Amino acid sequence: ESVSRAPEETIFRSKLPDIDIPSHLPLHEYCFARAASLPDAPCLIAAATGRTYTFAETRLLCRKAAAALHGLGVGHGDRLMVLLHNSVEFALAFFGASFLGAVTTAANPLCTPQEIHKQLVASGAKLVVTQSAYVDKLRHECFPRIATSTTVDDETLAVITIDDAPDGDDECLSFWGIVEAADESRVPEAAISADDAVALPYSSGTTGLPKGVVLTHGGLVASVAQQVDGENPNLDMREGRDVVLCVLPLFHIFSLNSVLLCALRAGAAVLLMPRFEMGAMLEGIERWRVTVAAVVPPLVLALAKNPAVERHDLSSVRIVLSGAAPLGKDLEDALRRRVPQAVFGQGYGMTEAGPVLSMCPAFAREPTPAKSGSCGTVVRNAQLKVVDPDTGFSLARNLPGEICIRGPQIMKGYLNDPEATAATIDVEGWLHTGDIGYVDDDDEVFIVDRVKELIKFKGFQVPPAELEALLIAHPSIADAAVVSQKDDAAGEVPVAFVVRAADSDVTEQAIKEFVSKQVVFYKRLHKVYFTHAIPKSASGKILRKELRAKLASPATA
Ligand code: 4UV
Repeated sequence: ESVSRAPEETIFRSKLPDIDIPSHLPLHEYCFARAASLPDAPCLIAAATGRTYTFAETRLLCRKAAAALHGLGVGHGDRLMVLLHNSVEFALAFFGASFLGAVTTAANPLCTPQEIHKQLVASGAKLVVTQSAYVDKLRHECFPRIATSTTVDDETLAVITIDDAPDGDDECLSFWGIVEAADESRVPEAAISADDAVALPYSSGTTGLPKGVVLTHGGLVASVAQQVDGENPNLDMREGRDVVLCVLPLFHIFSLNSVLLCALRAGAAVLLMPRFEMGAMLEGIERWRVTVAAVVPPLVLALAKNPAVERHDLSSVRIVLSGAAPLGKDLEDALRRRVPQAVFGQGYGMTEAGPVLSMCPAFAREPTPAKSGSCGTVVRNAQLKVVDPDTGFSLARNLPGEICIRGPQIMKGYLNDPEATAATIDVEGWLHTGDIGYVDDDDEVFIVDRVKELIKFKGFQVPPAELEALLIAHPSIADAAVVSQKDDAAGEVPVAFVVRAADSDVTEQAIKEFVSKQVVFYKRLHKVYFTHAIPKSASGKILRKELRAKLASPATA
């Protein structure tokens, strides 16, 4: 009798040799390891003020921020929320928390009070670092009272503002007030292990509502090392010479990891721009001679199409790294014509994956070419496989299936959610991405589809489950489903299929407004299609494929 055996797994590895990844260093020590030998090199550049902070100044201010937070009662394992645009203060708060073994959960300051409140409660944060313009959001009726006390406790929410508090407001602490007054020698020697959390971004992953993604010191050190460490770094950032553009928001893991953490580790400078504004960005690139630019496809579109680009000197740029959403070949070619001297390529990341799965090999110190449309090759010290979604078996080269990744960089799990964790990381340690792709003959990864629910508007996450929960809470709506629709400018936009409640004549406009009031701009519905029933499987799961097929048919569009 023949015994059937599972076939050998096909596992893809980096072409670059593995490196030694420090497993004993907390993230801040790892990232500032070069600071001692580069004290006077620029580290953070605030584009808004033109002020430059050297590595020595930055490290000192991070330690002062740690001492200040410690003075408020923040300790090992505590969570704090950073509700800021890109700024020096963002970096100081993040590393200040890291020194204490505390955990930063960052959120988009443009989120609505309800969205901020959800993340605040879920993360257990007791302190928020923000700017005065957003303090009102924390005063919304859904929030607990803001603490007047200068300590962090369970009953109150302490608020620290990086600028002057709103007029007549004495309930907020001043960030610079407490940082400048702090004594950096009073940072306690926190015993931090590689397995301790340091960052807690929120992501909906392959299904459902946003969840806290526990990224540890060891995990982020591994991810950064996979990119910029070793004799032949995959993403070559040069000590004391490179200037890395930080225009993508630091509250998203792409910018936090591949820009801020990688640049500091490599000894390169970070040009912090509070938000994307074409003129300011082009001037910043020109003035500070930016060499490495991390971008998303809509920014590539703007750079390729905007006539202002022709009036600026972008000749300093040598690397353009695009990620967070699919990039079309035409767009890539158009950008190449605009910055012909730069190497253009993609990185592929997912918050839960730590985040980087693959990176363009043409960014390496000893580059190898990458094909147009490829997301690069799997990072070092990691394994990637492509599995057949029906059988679960791994597939050979050139065959599309679900991309899975294994390595020291992936998340520890979702915060307080073992079920969702087990549904994403299997017992063998493979993280299932919900992305469909293949690996070609040259080890390059190509993404062709997404099987998870997630919608990406300009690279921002739009979780359909969140919008569906809002919709079905509306008294005139009996059932609803949200799916993505292709869009030239944003890549994808969320649209809803809605079943009206009996006798209701609620309009598309009314539904759109109802949602818009509760969500940040990129989650707004672009279209509402009324229908008689939402197609569902026997187990009650929305059949999104059917809805997407409906969208593609001319009868709907
Ligand atoms: O969880 P998330 O919002 O995470 C990200 C992270 C992106 C990157 C990219 C390059 C880096 O160097 C880095 O540090 C982080 O976007 O969304 C994850 C999903 O976004 C899609 C894919 O569906 C992921 O599962 N996505 C991300 N990068 C790409 C992409 C890409 N290059 N091409 C196509 N889809």
